[in-house]
Order: sequence, then structure tokens, then C-alpha cells
Amino acid sequence: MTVLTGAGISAASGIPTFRGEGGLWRHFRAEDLATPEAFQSNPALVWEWYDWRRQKVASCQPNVGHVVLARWTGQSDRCTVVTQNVDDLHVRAGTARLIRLHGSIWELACWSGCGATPWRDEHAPLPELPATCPRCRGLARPAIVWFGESLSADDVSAARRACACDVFIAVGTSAVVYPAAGLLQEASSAGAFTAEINTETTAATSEVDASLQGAAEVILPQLDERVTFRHQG
Ligand code: BV8
Repeated sequence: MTVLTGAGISAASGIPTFRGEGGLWRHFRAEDLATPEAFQSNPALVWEWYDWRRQKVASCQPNVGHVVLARWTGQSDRCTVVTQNVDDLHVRAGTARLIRLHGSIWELACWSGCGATPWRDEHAPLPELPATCPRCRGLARPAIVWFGESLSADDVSAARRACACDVFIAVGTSAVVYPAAGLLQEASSAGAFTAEINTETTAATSEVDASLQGAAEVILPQLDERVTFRHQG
């Protein structure tokens, strides 16, 4: 089983989604700020947005949806979570097999490419904005995949391998951002039974084999009460 998650699984933790109400920051959309062009033209504004999100994430906890998926990956080595989220709540929930397609909001990289290895900085708020590279003292950037940037080839390969599964469930994603949104079709073409857990209908609703309309933090525990994983040797 492979579970693809989006911002909707973190909504119950108090983290605003991207495209729902409350998903906007001031009057900006994610696509306006999460791009290299936006950072190039106004690094201070983009850092202000990320620092605001980092502080929000730091004050939140994984919710029962994250906990159920972590438990499933612990109970079966045939269960993998692929997330679009950068909040690291799946990491904090202890998910055993996790592919983070878009990176982590806690990791930074050097904007000028001085060769510094991306580093983790969990200060919330950050001590200085814009953040700087500890190696060259130049501008640092969030080590996150922005719109128009390619995902890590290794992560994409791992996610595509995870599409060779019997069951593929998309949880809390509007299914509009590629290549993540394409994984559902890939799993379906590989013969997987596909399902969606979402409070609303999405671009994927007409594609999946089963649509479970409701909140992840309600439906996942209900499924968890009824599922037993065959013991994996
Ligand atoms: C790429 C990190 C190759 C940032 C993110 C033109 C030029 C260039 C590229 C493109 C282009 N046109 C299209 C593209 C491709 C583009 C793309 O898909 N754009 C979209 C907008 C059309 N993709 C890319 O650019 C990707 N790279 O293609 O590289 C390339 C390279 C160069 C040139 C061309 C191609 C990179 C995409 C990665 C972008 N980075 N995140 C950050 O977070 O700061 S994506 C961002 O959107 C987040 O990661 C987020 O996770 C993701 C998807 O959003 P969702 O998670 O689905 O969140 P959303 O709010 O939309 O939906 C929440 C859902 O939850 C809703 O359905 C709601 O109903 C539901 N919900 C709410 N509460 C609950 C719930 N469900 C259940 N329970 C609840 N309680």
C-alpha cells in the first residue's frame, strides 16, 4: 500500500492548506512566493513567509492521521508514505518509510551555490532574516522544491517505485501539483486499486476507484480500527 499525502492531512494539526480558506498569507498564493523568481526579486518577503510558516509548524503536533500512517508503515514493510508536505509532521510521527517529494521547511541551502551541504535549522523564529549561509555568509534559501524547480531524481524514482502497489490512497491533496499528482494515475496504470480521502471533491475524484469523502483525521482512525496487516516476515 502507498499513501500520498498533501496539506489536508496536516489541517487538523492547525497548519493552513495552500488552496483552502486560510491558505493565503496576506494576499499571496503559494505559487506567488514558492518560486526562485520570487526569491530572487524579494528574498526578504519570501523569508518572512517561510519564517511565519516555520513558527506555525513549530507550534503544531502530528495529528491522529499522521499517527495512523506511521503505525501502518511500522506494521507492514509493504506500506510507504509519499508526502508533498514540507512540515515534517510525518517525520515527527515516526513514519518508517517516507518519501518527502518537496523537502523540509527545517532545511536550508546556500542560494549562491557555494558548495555548502544543505543544513537543518529549527530556530523559530529565525535569528536573522533573510537567513545566511554559514559557509559563505551569502544568502540562504529554504531547501524546498519550488514551482518551476525539478524534484530530486532519487525521490521521484522512489515514489514511482512505490506506485507498484496493490492499493494507492491519496489523502488531503487537491491533486493539482505535478509530478506528485501524476503518481495516482501511475499507480492505477500499474494495476493498483486507487482511493482518495478528502473533505471535498478534487481533480482526482473522477479518476479513483473509491472516493472516501471526509476528514483524514476521522477516516484514517476508522480504517485503522478495522485493518489488520498480515504479519510481514
Ligand atoms: C516540476 C513546496 C519540472 C513549496 C510545493 C509551468 C512552469 C513550470 C512548471 C509548471 C508549469 N505548469 C505546471 C508546472 C508544474 C508545476 C505544477 O504542478 N504547478 C501547478 C500549480 C499546476 N510543478 C512544478 O513546478 C514542480 N516541478 O514540474 O519540475 C519542471 C521544471 C522546470 C520547468 C517545468 C517543469 C515542483 C512542484 C513543487 C512545488 N512545491 N511545495 C512550499 O510548500 O513552500 S507544492 C505545494 O502544493 C505544497 O507542497 C503542497 O503540498 C502542494 C500540493 O498542494 P496540496 O498538498 O494538495 O494542498 P492544497 O491546499 O492544494 O489541497 C489540500 C487538500 O486537502 C484539498 O483538496 C482539501 O479539500 C483537502 N483537505 C483539507 N482539510 C482536509 C482535507 N482532506 C482531508 N482531511 C482534511 N481534514
